[in-house]
Amino acid sequence: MASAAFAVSSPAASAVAARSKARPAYSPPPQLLPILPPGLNISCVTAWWFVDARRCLGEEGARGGRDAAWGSRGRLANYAKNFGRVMMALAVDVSRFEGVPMAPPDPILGVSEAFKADTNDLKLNLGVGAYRTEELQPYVLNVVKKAEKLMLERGENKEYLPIEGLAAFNKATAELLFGADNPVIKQGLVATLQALSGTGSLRLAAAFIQRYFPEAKVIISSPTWGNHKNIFNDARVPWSEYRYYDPKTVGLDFEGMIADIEAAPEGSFVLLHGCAHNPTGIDPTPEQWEKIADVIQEKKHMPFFDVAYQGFASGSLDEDAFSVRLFVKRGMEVFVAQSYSKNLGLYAERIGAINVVCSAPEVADRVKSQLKRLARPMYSNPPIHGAKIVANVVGDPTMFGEWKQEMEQMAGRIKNVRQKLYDSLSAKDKSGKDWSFILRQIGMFSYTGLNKTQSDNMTDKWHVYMTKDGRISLAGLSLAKCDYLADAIIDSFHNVN
Ligand code: PGU
Repeated sequence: MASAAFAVSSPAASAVAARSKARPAYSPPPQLLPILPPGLNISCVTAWWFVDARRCLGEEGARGGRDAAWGSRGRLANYAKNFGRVMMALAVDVSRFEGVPMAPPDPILGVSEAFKADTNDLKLNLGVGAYRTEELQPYVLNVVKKAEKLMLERGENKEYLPIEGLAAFNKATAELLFGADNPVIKQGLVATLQALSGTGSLRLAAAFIQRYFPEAKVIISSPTWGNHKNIFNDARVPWSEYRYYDPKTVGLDFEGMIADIEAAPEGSFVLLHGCAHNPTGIDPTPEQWEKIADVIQEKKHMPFFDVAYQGFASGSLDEDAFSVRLFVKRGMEVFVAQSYSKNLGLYAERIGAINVVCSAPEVADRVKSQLKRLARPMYSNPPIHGAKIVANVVGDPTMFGEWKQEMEQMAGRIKNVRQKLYDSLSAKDKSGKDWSFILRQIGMFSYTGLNKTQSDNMTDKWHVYMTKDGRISLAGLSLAKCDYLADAIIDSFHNVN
């Protein structure tokens, strides 16, 4: 490793190379190489450098006389400069980061990286929850293009936004979530901050919990979106799981869920998926939501909704906000993280919001002031582009209508592939296995029940990329690929344990 310092292509290295034409070649004495291992032996390199520098100068001196060797101060200065540069290269090369281990690939986003590296034509990326067209291409909504064109024509500027984000966006996003006529909006009970999409909104709320509820813990569904645990871990907020998925019924373990929420310490934060639960695609019924709200209210817990799929589950923005609005209607204080990655296809714009419904306007003001205080040293203020798109689309009745239509189309395409996949599986699988759970699941995903080894088989043998918990993103599937996918699932399910 240390020898790499002599191979660096830096000004120092080329200067040394140029001079080496006139003088003996610069390379570390071979007897030193074995004692310059990755552990770094700077003092040895230092010693060698001085000895070698003196040797070369001395040789030159012998050739050209005392003046040539020592009379040239510039030469000595050059040595010093090169020495400094090489030492810097050494320091970079060898290891202030020796204690930093390689992180494992991300269980979701890492799947896309593996997919890109696969050269097989049959490959299919069902890992990340990102909508694709029937041709399996990324999709930019027409209404987004229209809004962007308008923004370009208006020549809007790139000044900083306030810490809380774009006012027009914050208004639009709260109205979309709670309904424009909701009394909590009219009475100023909602603290809304534009944040860095769903993830950033959750992270900001987690920081708020850590600072103002240091005794509280968060309870999250088992299973849940893979990043939830990372978010609370990094924010130093303790969490535990409540039962949610029942593999026997491939449905909701409602009794388990209620019992675990009941058993959590009073005042816990209960993380709930507003709609289209990720990864299971199983949501409580409206009656079950009522019961969940009862228990949360009784135990003085704080409901904390993650709404990443509003409009994407049913195709209707209002229907998908049912659960959140039910809690708000009961007069409860509620946290809601929102994302526009999926429903407006703004994945890379990082646009979303954290909303906190409070019991009085004065409380909302205080909460908002503290959220801003947390955001300021984290990222200062949020990006403008996505916020303007959302504000323009939601704020313009024509574009708003067009968005709803496109969202219905996207949700509709996913429903079609869901049906086709079920049909293919039922027709091809002669074992009598009931695949109808796929039709009961909603949203972007299907939770197939395939275990890790079976999921590995899907990828290794069939080039179907998916998360190791058996989740497939139907948003990345086309009707044309359903038969192929059914073959892969049947093989993995029946032939791999
Ligand atoms: N909450 C849930 C439940 C999600 O599924 C996702 C995205 C987010 C929040 C955060 O999305 P933002 O893009 O930050 O708004 N889950 C996708 C996307 C990939 C990922 O893991 O970030 C997924 O495939 O599960």
